[in-house]
Amino acid sequence: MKKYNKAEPFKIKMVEPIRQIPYEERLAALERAGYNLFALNSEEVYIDLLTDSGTGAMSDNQWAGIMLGDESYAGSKNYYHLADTVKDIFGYNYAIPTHQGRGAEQVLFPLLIKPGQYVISNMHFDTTKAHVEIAEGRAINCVIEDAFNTEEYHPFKGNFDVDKMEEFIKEKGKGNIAFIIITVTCNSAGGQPVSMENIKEVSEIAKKYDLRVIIDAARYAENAYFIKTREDGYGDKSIKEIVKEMFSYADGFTMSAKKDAIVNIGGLIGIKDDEELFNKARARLVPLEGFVTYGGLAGRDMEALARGLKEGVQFEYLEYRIGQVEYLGDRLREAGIPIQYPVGGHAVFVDAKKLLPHIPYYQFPAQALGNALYLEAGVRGVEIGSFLLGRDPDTGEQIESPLELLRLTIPRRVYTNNHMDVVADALISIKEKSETLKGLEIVYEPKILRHFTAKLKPVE
Ligand code: P61
Repeated sequence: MKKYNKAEPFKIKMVEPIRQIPYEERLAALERAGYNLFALNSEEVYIDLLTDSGTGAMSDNQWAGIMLGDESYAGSKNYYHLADTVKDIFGYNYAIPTHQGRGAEQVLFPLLIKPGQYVISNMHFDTTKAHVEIAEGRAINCVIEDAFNTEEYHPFKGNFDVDKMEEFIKEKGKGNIAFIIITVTCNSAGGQPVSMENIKEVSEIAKKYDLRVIIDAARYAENAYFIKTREDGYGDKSIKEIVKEMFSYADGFTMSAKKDAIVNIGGLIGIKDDEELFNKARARLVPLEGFVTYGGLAGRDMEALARGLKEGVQFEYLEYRIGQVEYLGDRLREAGIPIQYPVGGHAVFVDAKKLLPHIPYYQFPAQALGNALYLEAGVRGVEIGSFLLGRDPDTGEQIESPLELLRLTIPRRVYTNNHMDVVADALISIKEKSETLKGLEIVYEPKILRHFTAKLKPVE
């Protein structure tokens, strides 16, 4: 029996109708959107794989929690439930709620970064890098080379190249390093996991140089699932035991709770035992996010978050969740469509550079593929490549991204495998006419974060 032949570990109590608008309307919508999928109205999208962030379906237990929101300004009981849950799952003494992941970064990072210092990560996520730079730090990535070899199997493509990292620390001097941040799973490399062995090695090197380790914990439960299913010695451990061990090697975390904690809004800072840092972070929290027992959230949101954290570490849920991503990945691979392999935890990343070798990086092959997929079936993915990367700030030249990927990001508990079949069939049909796809050129772009609002047109 194939492992994905197990059905969803839930039944559906409420539905939200969706509709595939006709081809002519999709064509008109795409033209109006300037060939930029961010500018589509969501009602023009049939299956939305733009992100897994805040798009998950909450359980009846979470919705019941919403009705138990204690909206007291100070001392909400939902805050204490949340803090107890953080202690139980991660083993950390201190929890600080924020409105989402970037809220956590904005509160914590300036406390840890002196101007000019480096922050080392396997790969910084874009908001993480932005907050390092706002605090006048410099973001350095040390992921293993295997991460860029999309078709070659490696069980933990999110791992740090620890030798490269240690060399860098020695070269710059430990005083010039602010902290190390481990992104689990490594979103920018394709939702790829980091092994327990690697987390431990990173933490040992950090200890040797007296550096803090922070975890960017958005997809901590999916990472733990990969450790359980791929790493020797962890098959018999529970997801909760694995999570606790992962976090024992770090000093704190920032988390976008919109992913593995399955809420529509929410974030967290967790601090293991450094009371002084906790107090400093709480002092920044008040002017930036909100009072210490609610941060950026309503009481009801904290309750849904506490409950979501517990649901996110259930093995049966994770097996279904990652099984669905694997199902889509397997269907594409069987049809000869190149993807980041093995698939990561939250998305299938299609290698557009390999699928559309006739479109050069400066005509954005993954964006062209994303547009073709929208026209084919009303499916929205997101480009992770040169279009996202932008221009060199000094020369204004387009930077060439090492990877040109179309991310098909799967929301949690939202779509069935029938939806995945629509996506797979559409991509297979595009592959058959791939030589006819055209690249894109930019007709309008703002200076920063251009990918959200730029307008493009097909190259003649
Ligand atoms: C995503 F187009 N991720 O993958 P916040 N760390 C990590 C993330 O994946 C992450 C955050 C921190 C998103 C949402 C997103 O330009 C974009 O709760 C590993 O979104 O503030 C978010 O957490 C930040 C999509 C973010 C974007 C920025 O789709």
